Amino acid sequence: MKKIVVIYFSLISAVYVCIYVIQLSNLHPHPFPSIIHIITTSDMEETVFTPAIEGMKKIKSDHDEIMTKPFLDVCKMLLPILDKFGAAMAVVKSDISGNISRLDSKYTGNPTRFNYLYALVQAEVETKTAKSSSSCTNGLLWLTRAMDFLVELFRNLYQHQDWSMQQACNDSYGKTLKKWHGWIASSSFTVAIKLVPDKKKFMEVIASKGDVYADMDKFCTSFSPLLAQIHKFLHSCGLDSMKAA
Ligand SMILES: *[C@@H]1O[C@H](CO)[C@@H](O)[C@H](O)[C@H]1NC(C)=O
Ligand SMILES: CC(=O)N[C@H]1CO[C@H](CO)[C@@H](O)[C@@H]1O
Repeated sequence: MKKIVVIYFSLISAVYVCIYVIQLSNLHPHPFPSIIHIITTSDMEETVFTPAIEGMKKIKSDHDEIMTKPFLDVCKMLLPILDKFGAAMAVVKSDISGNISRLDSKYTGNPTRFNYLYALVQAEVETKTAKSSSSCTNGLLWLTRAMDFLVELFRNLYQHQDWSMQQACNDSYGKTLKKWHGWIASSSFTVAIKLVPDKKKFMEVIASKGDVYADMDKFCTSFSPLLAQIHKFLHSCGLDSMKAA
């Protein structure tokens, strides 16, 4: 009898602990996933950049062409990192996801035809639809620009470790997206940047046993030549200079 009572109470308290943990992790989405992340990845010395660094090795075909799916996958892998910037990057994140989805659904419609990234653009050049704001070309252009911004931001974070987060964001914005944005987009970005988390807190959230700064460097070094290659291709089609409102 006593045993049953003990089991009964331990079960009840276990349920309470579970409910408590679930509530906590809902209220504070950040601490729990990051703790779980650290626990599950510590043995392999991974960082938040590891999946993207690994994914990048699969982007180029044997003939040095960029393949659609692995490229989009790497872009997707950056979204969880963007989440750590909170509200400051909410718009950037939703633009990036929107651009990825547009390219993804075109690719999924015909994976053989669109195996290579540039095939998406070439198809629209042939039908003269590339310049439309709803084109995949336009999606790729903005996606590449957003990736330029992120690469510059991560580069600033490891090259200028004394800079504040706001400084790092503002500088990378000035070097990349700003020239393509109109007054409205530019002003809302300036407002959003003020919401960036404190640099130290951000680094703590993405911390792991692996060397985050070294992985940022690795990521930027491998990814930026790919972005440059995409710009060069779009430029050769006369499609690298579309501006936003
Ligand atoms: C952001 O960078 C621009 C140059 O792109 C500079 O003029 C401006 O003062 C900077 N703002 C802040 C808050 O650092
Ligand atoms: C479909 C979609 O969400 N496209 C977005 C791509 O990114 C640009 C700018 O970053 C947005 O203006 C588009 O709405």
